[in-house]
Amino acid sequence: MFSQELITRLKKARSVVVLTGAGISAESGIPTFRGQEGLWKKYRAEELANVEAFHQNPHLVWEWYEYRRSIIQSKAPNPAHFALAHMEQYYTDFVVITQNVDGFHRAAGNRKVLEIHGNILRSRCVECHKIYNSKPYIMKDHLPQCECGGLLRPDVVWFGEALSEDLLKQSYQAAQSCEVFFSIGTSSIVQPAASFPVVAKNHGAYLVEINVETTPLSSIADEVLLGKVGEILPELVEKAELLDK
Ligand code: BJW
Ligand code: ZN
Repeated sequence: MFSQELITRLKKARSVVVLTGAGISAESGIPTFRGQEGLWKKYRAEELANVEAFHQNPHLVWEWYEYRRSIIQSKAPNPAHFALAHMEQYYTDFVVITQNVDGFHRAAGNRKVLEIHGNILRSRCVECHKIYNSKPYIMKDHLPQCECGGLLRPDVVWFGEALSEDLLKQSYQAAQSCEVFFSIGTSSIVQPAASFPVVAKNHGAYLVEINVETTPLSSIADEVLLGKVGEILPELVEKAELLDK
């Protein structure tokens, strides 16, 4: 299943970057955004994950986030997340850039994690920007409120919103300097994340995609590993002996 080229490059590399999307948490039981199971009630992610939807109907958007929080809090990282935690120990330089907001990479043990779309368990005041890591906030009209009286929102990045400049800079730097870049469980359509693998490839990285189906990235990948990441990654870690150096 894995080419000798990939095994050799992984054994020799010092610097590896991994970009993950919803597919890596699918085997933990977290629904992905797109495709059949991506619908919540009758809504698509694009209709709810934007600031206009929040201002028009904060109750609906909060209901969606509370529903997703409850799923995430009842689930755990899967073998794919743990395989990445092992890989981090093997390499001098190992960065996980994740579009996921579930916190599972840190929970699995990865330390260098760039959560570019935020974290669903945090909330943020729309007025004073105070961050709430847990729940001791006041509810008013069934909506969470900051101590300043402002409305709280999930601390995530919605469509049309800018990503953290610092995280973007770190992501591009990592993509530009790595030797192997993995794009895992993402549909590769949401920008700017979808551009990281392209940047890595243009800077000479060996580009590997892991997904259950092909994506717009597949045609430029050096290697496309089709299948469930929870099965493929642990097998790759074992085959390439990435457990101890
Ligand atoms: C498995 C598997 C298994 C399943 N094993 N695989 C340039 C061109 C066109 C548009 C734009 C552009 N630049 C910016 C935009 C606009 C927009 C955008 O990209 N739109 C596109 C949809 C066209 N981007 C933005 O607005 C971004 N902001 C920005 O660029 O700011 C600058 C700016 C501002 C204003 C004007 C102009 C520029 C922000 C994007 C924020 C995305 N936010 C969300 C919600 C986060 C919070 C939350 O979770 O609620 O992020 S949307 C949603 O999509 C979420 C995800 O992180 C993201 C990506 O989804 P992902 O991970 O790919 O999931 P799926 O479900 O799509 O795919 C799962 C994959 O897994 C599939 O491929 C399966 O096959 C696979 N899979 N099981 C392996 N077991
Ligand atoms: Zn406030």
